[in-house]
Amino acid sequence: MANAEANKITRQRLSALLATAQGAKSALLVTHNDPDPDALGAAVGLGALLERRLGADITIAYRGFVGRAENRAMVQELGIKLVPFCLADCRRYDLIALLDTQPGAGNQPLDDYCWPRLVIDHHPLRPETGHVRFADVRPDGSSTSAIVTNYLRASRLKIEPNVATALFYGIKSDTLGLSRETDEEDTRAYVYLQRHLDREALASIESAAVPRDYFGALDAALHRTYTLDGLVVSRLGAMRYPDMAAEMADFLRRLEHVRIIVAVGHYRDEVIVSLRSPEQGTKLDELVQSVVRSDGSAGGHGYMAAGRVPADLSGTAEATEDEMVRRFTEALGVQDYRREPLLPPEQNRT
Ligand SMILES: [Mn+2]
Repeated sequence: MANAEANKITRQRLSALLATAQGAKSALLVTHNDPDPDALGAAVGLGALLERRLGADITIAYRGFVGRAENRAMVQELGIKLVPFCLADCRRYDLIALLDTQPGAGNQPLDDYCWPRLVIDHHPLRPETGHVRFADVRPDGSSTSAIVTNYLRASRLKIEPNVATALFYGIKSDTLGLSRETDEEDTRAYVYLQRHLDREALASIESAAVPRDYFGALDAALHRTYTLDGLVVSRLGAMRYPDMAAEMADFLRRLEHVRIIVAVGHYRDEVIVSLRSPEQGTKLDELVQSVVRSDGSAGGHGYMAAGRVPADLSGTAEATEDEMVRRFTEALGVQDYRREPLLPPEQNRT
């Protein structure tokens, strides 16, 4: 799409968004559970827009946990104020917005009593979103932060460095630095934000310090990682935080000759699976949905996806992890006897 045409469409959508939010003096912005940088960046960006254009008070709420060191650093370095969703009383807000997910999806906390008026997302469109006053859902777009960035640009507001950095890191982490499935709009947003960054904060986020036991957890996970044809399976067992599975899957993506990475572990009462693929054209979202079935919730994109099921699905959490791995190998038609450990067995571990 030509730039002029894309800009015109963004301006029209921005007018519709502001018309829908008109008069709101307090807005509750809700991310998906265990929010990632894209969800957080989108919430910060939409918050800046509503605050500056409507004078609304902004509350950003989420359910779950921000665990990954980079994501915690993002919250801290950029001064993002977050409230646990259970403490936010929906009735007290004039406007509710849902970001980087949609109503009815298994990874978000809203229900019929707390229904969003705005939804911005880049996952496949859900039927429930048809009942939302303003929805901008672009399954082809690679990040929600890019969609929000282009609204901010169209509004001609000056973008503050912390807002620009949140959006930039959101786009960067959801697209692996624009390396995959990005569209023109993402690229334009990314280039635009680069001029407004707080570079020092960005560097602190990307090189966030981790505690000593992080390396112990990594070591244990690597010793429970094996390959099976082009599949890599990493068994994490009890995880320190829920997004550890995503972190491990990201880490293993660089292993050569790999088509699909599956990291599986449990946190509290759920078994969490996280999938990645370095190849173009894989449909991991469909794969994970076919494996999780109706036992839990699952979704994502072709190149990164995740799912969760109750930890007691097969009795113990370990048995449920086994069952998930069994379903993946079955769905992919790989032979379990060809399993090779990533690391050689340890003989003289001191
Ligand atoms: Mn996203």
